[in-house]
Amino acid sequence: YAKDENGKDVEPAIDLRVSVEDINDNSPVFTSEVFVCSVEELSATNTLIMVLNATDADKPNTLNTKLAYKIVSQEPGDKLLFLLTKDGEVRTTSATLDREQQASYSLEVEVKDRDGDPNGGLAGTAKVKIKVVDVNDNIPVLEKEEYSGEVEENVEGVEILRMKAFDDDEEFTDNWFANFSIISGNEGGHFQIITDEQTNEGVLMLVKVRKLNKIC
Ligand SMILES: [Ca+2]
Ligand SMILES: [Ca+2]
Ligand SMILES: [Ca+2]
Ligand SMILES: [Ca+2]
Repeated sequence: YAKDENGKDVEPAIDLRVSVEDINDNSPVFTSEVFVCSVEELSATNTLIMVLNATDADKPNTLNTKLAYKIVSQEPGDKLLFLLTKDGEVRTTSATLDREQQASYSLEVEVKDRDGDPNGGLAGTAKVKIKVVDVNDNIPVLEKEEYSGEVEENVEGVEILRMKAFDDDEEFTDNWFANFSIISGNEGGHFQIITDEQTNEGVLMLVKVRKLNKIC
C-alpha cells in the first residue's frame, strides 16, 4: 500500500492471505517398527489379536492422512491365517491355529495414505510378531500299556518302576505335566505314585512294607 512522504497511509492496507495448499509429502509411520502380540491356539475365527497404529504428518481429515492397512506377507506363509482390516485390526481367519504345529508367525504389514490408493499414496511398513499361546488340547499317553516291577521284601521307600508320559502340549507347563493316581489295588496303602517333574515320569514307590512272613 502507499504512504505519503511523512509516512502516513494514503490508502487502506489490503489484507493478502495466502493459503498453503497441503501436498502429500509425508509418509505414514507406524507407531512401532515391530509389534508383538499373542493369541491362543484354536481361537475362534475373526478373533481380534491387536490394533495397529500409524501417524501421518500431513493435513488431518484429508486424503493425504487417510490411512489404510494391509498385510504384505506372512511367515510361514503356506496359508493366510490372519487378516488386517483397513483400520488396522489384526484378526484370525480360521479357528485352526495349532501351537503344536507352529508356535509363532511373523507378518509384514503396510500402511498407505490416500486411503490405500493403488495408483498413488505413500506407504510405511512394520513387522507383527504373533505368538501362539498353548492350550491343553492333547491328552497324555503312556509309553506302554502294561508295566511290571519287582521289589525285595522288607524294604520301604524304594522305587519300583517308572512310567513315562508323553504329551504334545508345551513342555514343563501344567498342560504337559502328568498327574498319576492309583485307581485300585492299593487298598493297603503300600504304594504311591509321584511325578518326576524333570522327565514327566510317574514313579511307583513302595511306601509301607507288606508283612510277608507272618508268624503262625
Ligand atoms: Ca501423507
Ligand atoms: Ca494344538
Ligand atoms: Ca496335555
Ligand atoms: Ca496345546
